[in-house]
Parts: sequence; structure tokens; C-alpha cells
Amino acid sequence: MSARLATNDLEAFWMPFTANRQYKNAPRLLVSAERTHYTTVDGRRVLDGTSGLWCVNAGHCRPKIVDAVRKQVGELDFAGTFQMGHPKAFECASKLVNIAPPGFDHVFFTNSGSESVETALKIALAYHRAKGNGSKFRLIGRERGYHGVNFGGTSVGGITNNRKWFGSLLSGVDHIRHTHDLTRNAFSRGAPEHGVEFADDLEHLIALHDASTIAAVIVEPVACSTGVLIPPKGYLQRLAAICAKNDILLIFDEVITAFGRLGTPFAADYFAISPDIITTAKAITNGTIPMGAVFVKGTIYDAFMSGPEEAIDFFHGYTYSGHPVACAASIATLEVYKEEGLITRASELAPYWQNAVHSLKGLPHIIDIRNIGLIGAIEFDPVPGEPAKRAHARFVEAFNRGLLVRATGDVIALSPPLIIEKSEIDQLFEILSSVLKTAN
Ligand code: PXG
Repeated sequence: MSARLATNDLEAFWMPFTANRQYKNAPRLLVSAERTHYTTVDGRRVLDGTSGLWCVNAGHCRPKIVDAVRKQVGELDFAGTFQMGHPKAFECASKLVNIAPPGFDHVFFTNSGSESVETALKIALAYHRAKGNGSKFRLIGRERGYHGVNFGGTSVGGITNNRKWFGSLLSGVDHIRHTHDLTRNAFSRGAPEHGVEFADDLEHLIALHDASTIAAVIVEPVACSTGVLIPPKGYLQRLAAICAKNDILLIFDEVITAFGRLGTPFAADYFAISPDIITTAKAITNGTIPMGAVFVKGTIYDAFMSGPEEAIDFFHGYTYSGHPVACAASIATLEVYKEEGLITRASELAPYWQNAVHSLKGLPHIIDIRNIGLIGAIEFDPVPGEPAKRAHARFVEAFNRGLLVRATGDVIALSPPLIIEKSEIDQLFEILSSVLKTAN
């Protein structure tokens, strides 16, 4: 352990989603970053194959964003947005709706993906009530879905470990099945052929609960945290049609897919689907400052504007909704995305990326490879009785060899910054294949 580490006790920080004791026995510490690379505490350069945690889409420490943050924090460090305002929040919201899919002309600011999800669920419930449909109270999620860690998101989420510790969660929640079907779809390139009928699960829940009790369905267009599940062809379209027919709001949780991950501004654009609400966070500020935003259509916003003008229209908000520094970071981020064509760059790189990801086929223990946009996933057969061990070992070894990947269950997920060059994609897969060849 370096002298610098020895003087810093690692105990105090209870790390999130981490095996704390294992980590603290053999820590991995990052001390700086630039563009596509991190530097470790011992001075090694590590290629960032995950854009931090799926958020640093323009690459690290981009001067325009850094300068905007520096300037803002010295000019207006904080101003609330409850019955008050500051120009950057309005400017940021306007710029965001300018790149949003058609009809999404309003933005509610939050500070994270989890808060965006809570906000979206509350908007859905309150919307129906405002329209006189207060009996629509049920929220439908999907198995293996990840919608953050607060109680609403945990309730509609579908990852067993994230749920089972936390009691009864929200009432009035049900789930449709996930779409992962390796028997029919293993090694699909892009969207898998089979599984459109999984969307019909929603019809079954409507038959069970009645549409008059269902407020909203929330799904990730591409379910990333659970190990990258790509929607089967036609699946999202069918889900959207069932929602529209039954006055059920469709919420796309785009915390990962928004801002260019698939090569379009939003996944809604990529799949040519118009949901009712879109949740975002992460790349909205390029990961620089915590921020989230919920995009809604005018029809939803207007439903809240029907009471007396002096009455608060939505009893919800955060101290830091529209924080000036976050807004400055987001405005600068959107400029960088625009100047460098990053919102669509993944579509240019996608064919090259797809070939690179699938070139790993045949290496030991790989049971599936998946890709879409600038996302890739490699699934391993689990070590019997020790789920997640295989992917974790590969993650550690890749880090030791200069590559950051994300291990989740028995899947390694890849999502590099959208500025990555083809030569760096080659490097990424050279390191990864050398790891996969040798690991047990
Ligand atoms: N919704 C989705 C779809 C997400 O992916 C959240 C909500 C919650 O966002 P916050 O900002 O509250 O964490 C997420 C977050 C991973 C990983 O490696 C994914 C997330 C977070 C951390 C790690 O898969 N997604």
C-alpha cells in the first residue's frame, strides 16, 4: 500500500453496492482522469470502458465543462427554485427540451436517477388524479428492472437482491417478465429476434387488475444494470400500444440511454416510440455534478395547471432541483455534445463496436454476447454455487491490466465514453480478450 493510502483509513466510508471488506483488503483507487483514461493512485493509466458509471459520455475533465462549473460556483453558488428562480435553470430546461423527442416540452429537475424515478412515478399518479382518474394507482415494473434505490424505484424494480432486504415496499405494484431468453437469442447482434410476446404480459396484468386501476408502466428501453438486456424486435412498440389503448402512462427510464448512448439523443428516438414520461440523469452533466431531469409532454404538464393560478400545482421538489452549478455543468455538457457530434457518434461507431464485441465469442465460459449502440455485454456461465464470482474476477484482472469494465452478476458490461477512437476500441478488446483467455 502506498504511503498516501496508509495515512488514509478506508474504514469510515461505507461504500455503496460494494463488498466493503473485500475491497478494503485490496483497494482500487483512482486519483485523476482525462478524456478516455483514469489514472490510479500508483500512477497507472486505465482505459475507462464504462464511462465512469455510464455517465461520462463526453470523456473526463473536459475543459469547457470544468470552466463552466468553476465560473458558476464563484458567481451564484446556490439559489432555490421553490417560488424563486435563477436564469440558468430556465436556460438549461429550454436547452434540454430542444434535444428531447417531439412533444417533451417540460422538464422537472432532480439530483439523481433514483430521484428522477420517484418523481416520474409521483407525476404519473398525480396526473391521473388531476384528470379525475384517481382509481388509477397501480404501478407496473418489470423483472430485472433497475430504477434506482429509493422506495418507489425499488418497488417497481425487479432485481431480487435489491428488493428482498427491504420489507413490503410500495403496495399496488406488479411486474411483467423480463425478456432475457438465451435459448432462442444467444449471441444476437443488436436487437434479438424472439420475445415480442413478452409484452403481452401487460395484457395479462390488465385482465387481472383492470386498466382502471393501472397508472403507469416503467421500463428501461435497454435494461442495463441487470446485465444489458436488449429489447426483442417489436417488443417496446407492442408495450407502447397496449399502454396507449388502456390510458396507461409509459415511462421510459433513460437514466443510462439518454444523451447519445445508442447513437440518438434518447432511446425513444432510437426505437421510434413516444412514451409519456422520460427519466434521465448521469450524462445530463457528463457526470460532473449530480443532476437528473424528468421530461414530460405538454398534455401531462397541462393537467397540473388546471387549478387556481395561486395554488402550487405539484407538491414535490428537492432543495437542489435546478441547482445553479448543475445547470451550468449541463448547459456546457450539451454544448460539448453538440460541437463534437457526440449525441449521434455511437451510431457511427456501432458497426465497428459490434464486430469488436462479438470477436470475443469462443473464449472460455462465454454463454452470450450482446450489443446495442455503444453498449456491450459478455455473459459467463456462473461458477456453480458462486454467482457473480467469474465476472468479478475478470473485472479485477482487467483493472490490473489497465481496463475498467463493470461486473454485474455474471455479466461484464461495457459502455465507453462516446469520444472513444477506433484504435482505443481495439486496445479495449485486446486487454479484455487477454484477460478472458487466461481467467478461470
Ligand atoms: N434508473 C436507471 C435505468 C439506472 O440505470 C438509476 C435509475 C438510478 O440512478 P442514480 O443516479 O440514483 O444511481 C440508474 C442507475 C451499473 C450501474 O453499473 C448502474 C446505475 C448506477 C450505478 C451502477 O450498472 N444505474
